[in-house]
Amino acid sequence: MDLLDRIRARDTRATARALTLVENGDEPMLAALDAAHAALPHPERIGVTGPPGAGKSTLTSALIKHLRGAGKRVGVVAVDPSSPFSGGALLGDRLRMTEHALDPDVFVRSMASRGRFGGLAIGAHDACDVLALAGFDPVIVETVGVGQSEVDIARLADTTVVVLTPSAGDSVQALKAGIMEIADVVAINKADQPGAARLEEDVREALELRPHGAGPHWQPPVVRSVATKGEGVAALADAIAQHRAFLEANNVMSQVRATRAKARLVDLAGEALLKAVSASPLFERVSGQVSAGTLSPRAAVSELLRTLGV
Ligand SMILES: Nc1nc2c(ncn2[C@@H]2O[C@H](COP(=O)(O)OP(=O)(O)O)[C@@H](O)[C@H]2O)c(=O)[nH]1
Ligand SMILES: [Mg+2]
Repeated sequence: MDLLDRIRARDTRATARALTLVENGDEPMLAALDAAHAALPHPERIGVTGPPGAGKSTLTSALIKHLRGAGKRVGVVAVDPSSPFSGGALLGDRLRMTEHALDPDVFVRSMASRGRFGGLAIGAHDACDVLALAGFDPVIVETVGVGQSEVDIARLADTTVVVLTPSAGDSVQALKAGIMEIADVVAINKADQPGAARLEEDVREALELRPHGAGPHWQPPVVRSVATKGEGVAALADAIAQHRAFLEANNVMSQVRATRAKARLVDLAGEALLKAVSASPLFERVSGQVSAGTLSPRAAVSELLRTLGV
């Protein structure tokens, strides 16, 4: 039986193996996934993002527990683009979710975004597909909301949960980072700490200022939680389900998927082009000239593209 069949048969070791292959950009594995593309299941995808230490992993673990109670099989991909080398946060993600380690209906995979040209989105997307094939639904993607990654996660997920905490500076920081723009649901975690009410007020205000686009309007719910005690988790699950219902009722789901597929095409095209360009023998020469200052970077790119026939 080939690897994909074993994954479909919910063989945990096969799933783990496939995720490793995907993470390493293994060509035969990716080709097998591509061949299965049209028949891939589309589980609900939930993104969980926010600053480091906000309690994303703890909240995810509590959410898993809640969803397991509802009979769901839950897959998790935890990506940490902020510390590709230390592995510290990845270990933290796993530690937070150990209570589910022996449950065959929960699969948690931590990955760093190192090693692939396109960063977070490309590898995480493939990992989601593997978990989809293994019958996990929903698939939760946890990422640290730093820089580009929050935009990436908004593309990966049907519903994006932004996790904030009352600790100093979070509110201002979140607004600045544009995290509010991608939130479908906001969780104010660590609501057991002072300042939760104030933060909730700030967040609601910021959400009201969001520009309304054309089409049906979704007003993101704000939920207070204490992840360590499981408080507010049912309300969070409810808010996520409401957003899901909104997407389905307004026919937005197919649009979300189409936008995602297009964004993925752009990501992969960028990755392939970058690979091709940097593998070209001309690359070495022009990069020498660029370093020496005798050729402008833009002129170098034009020359490379001409050589590649693009
Ligand atoms: N007081 C309090 N601590 C929390 C809460 N949720 C998480 N924590 C703690 O915050 C720390 C960071 O949690 P973690 O889930 O690893 O955060 P992440 O980096 O966002 O994934 C851990 O020590 C958690 O026990 C909460 O609701 N209240
Ligand atoms: Mg974490």
